[in-house]
Amino acid sequence: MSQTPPVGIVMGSTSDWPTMKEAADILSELGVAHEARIVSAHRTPDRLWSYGREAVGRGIQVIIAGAGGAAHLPGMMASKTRLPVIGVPVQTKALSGVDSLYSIVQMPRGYPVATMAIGAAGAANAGLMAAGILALSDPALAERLDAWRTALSDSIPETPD
Ligand code: RP5
Repeated sequence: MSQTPPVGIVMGSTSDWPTMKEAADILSELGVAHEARIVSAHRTPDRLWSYGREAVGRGIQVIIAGAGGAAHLPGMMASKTRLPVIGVPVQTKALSGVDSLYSIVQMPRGYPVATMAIGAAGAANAGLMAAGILALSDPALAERLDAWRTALSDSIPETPD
C-alpha cells in the first residue's frame, strides 16, 4: 500500500515555510495527510522536474506550490503534471509579494495554476482549496470541512465590541 499522502506542499526555500505552514496546519486540522518539500525552480530544477514527473505515479492528488519573488515554481510544476496545482504567492520584502503574485497568476492557456492571495491567508486558503477538491470524493472529509466552515462562521461576532 502506498504511503504517499494525497497533498504535496512544495516551496522554493525554507524561508517560505512560515507562510506555507499555514496550509499544512489547516490540512492537519482537517485530517488530510500531506508532505512538505523544498523544491526550488532555480536552485534545484532537477528536483522540481522529478517531483512533477513522479507525482501522479506516487499517488499525489493535489499540489500546493508556494514561492516568492521570481516565483516560477507553481507554473513550472503545472507544466510537468496534470494534477491540480494551487499557487501561493509568498510575501516579499522588496515588492510585498506583488512580484510573486504576477509571476504565478498569468499562466499561458493550457497550464493552469489556481492562484491564491499573497501570504499567510493565501496559504491557509490553499489548504482549504486542496481539502475541498479531495472532499469531492471523500464524504467523511466533506463533513469535516463543512463543520470547520460552520465553526469559523459561528466564531464571527455580530457586534464589534
Ligand atoms: C524564492 O526566493 C523562494 O520561494 C523564496 O520566497 C525567495 C527567497 O528565498 P531565500 O533567499 O530566502 O532562500 O525562490
